[in-house]
Amino acid sequence: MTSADLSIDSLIGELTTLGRISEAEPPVVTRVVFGEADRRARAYVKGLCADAGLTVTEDAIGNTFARWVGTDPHLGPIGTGSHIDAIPNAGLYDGCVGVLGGLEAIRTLQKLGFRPRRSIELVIFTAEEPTRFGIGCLGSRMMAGALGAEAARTLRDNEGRGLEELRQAAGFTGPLESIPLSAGRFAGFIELHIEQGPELERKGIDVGLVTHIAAPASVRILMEGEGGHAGATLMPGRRDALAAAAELILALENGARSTGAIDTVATVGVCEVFPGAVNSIPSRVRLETDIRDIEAARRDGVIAALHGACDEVQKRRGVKISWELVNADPPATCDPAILAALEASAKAAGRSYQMMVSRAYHDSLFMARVAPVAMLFIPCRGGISHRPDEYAAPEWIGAGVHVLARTLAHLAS
Ligand code: HGY
Ligand code: MN
Ligand code: MN
Repeated sequence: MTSADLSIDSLIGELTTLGRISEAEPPVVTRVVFGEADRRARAYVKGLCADAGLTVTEDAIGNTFARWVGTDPHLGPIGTGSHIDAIPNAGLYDGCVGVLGGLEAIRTLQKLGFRPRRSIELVIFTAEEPTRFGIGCLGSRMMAGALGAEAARTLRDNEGRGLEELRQAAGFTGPLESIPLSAGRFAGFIELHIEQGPELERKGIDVGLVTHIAAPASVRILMEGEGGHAGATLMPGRRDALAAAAELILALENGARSTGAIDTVATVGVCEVFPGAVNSIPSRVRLETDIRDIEAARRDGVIAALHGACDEVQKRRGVKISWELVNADPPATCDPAILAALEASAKAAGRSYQMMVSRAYHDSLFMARVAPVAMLFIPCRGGISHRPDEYAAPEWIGAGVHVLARTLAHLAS
């Protein structure tokens, strides 16, 4: 197989078409799980899978499986895939390169007359992004049994709509208890993804072989102070919820910067202020924080320091502070045999490569709990992601699909 066997132009066309299925005006991609754009995007991708002759099934939360049945269908398949949901104000490539690139790898193998012994299965995970329910990797988390049906039923979005209502309205009505994968369901899983960092492009390396996936955590903090007239309420005695939040935002930033490790990162991506009027003292503020590190213990130290800061600010400012640890997941270590297969494919394909860690989390973080897993990164321009100017050049995507196709063929033989 050479890169000439790949149909990268048509793949770019599919990525562009998928990118236009958005809640926002192109080139901005916003596609929140169970929304109208998500449903249209699912239908589009399932149509492409059906056109490739794959057998398409969905589980009770919309994780989608498109199987190329192998000559020995009783063997555990080799999986590949990623997600197609997108956070607000995102780009074309996050997740979608892994789904449509995985499909292109399958179509290329089909075109070359390859017959897999193990089935090869493309997976489109539901809700990799935390946008709707505040927790990332919802679909793969449930597949791995890391989130049970009861806990999932308690999930609500910002409008108070529950998971049950939304998934059933989107046509997913099966029992949530049926989602966890049985042992050996996949003999291996590889996720192709943009790096979402600058390293590969800066070094001019074709692909990254991911050895570890960072450990993500998310904490929801609610501050309740006392509202009032911005002009008539004097400063002494104020219980301003946003001023309290500001102290915690800086405490979190300081906590991440002072671990001494470059791998510790922390972000407050959501800050909701009530009532949100310029001349009214904020009485209620909700913060959503994202805290990561490739070492879980170091990350947990930052979370503990933030918790301590909450206690101190609550006492000193008289603002009630409620704390909810949404998730604190362990990091994942990728499988040496899958990595070795990727390395051999990169060499055979004449592609430069390096081993690296993933600072972003991915569905592979949870697939690694139920199957041997590795990730395959391609460069993205300037390391930019989660922005409309996210970009991966066709030759970068081609290199990733080329190495992926070779590896799938090797593992499925
Ligand atoms: O946030 C992440 O790491 C992923 O892109 N959802
Ligand atoms: Mn993302
Ligand atoms: Mn992603």
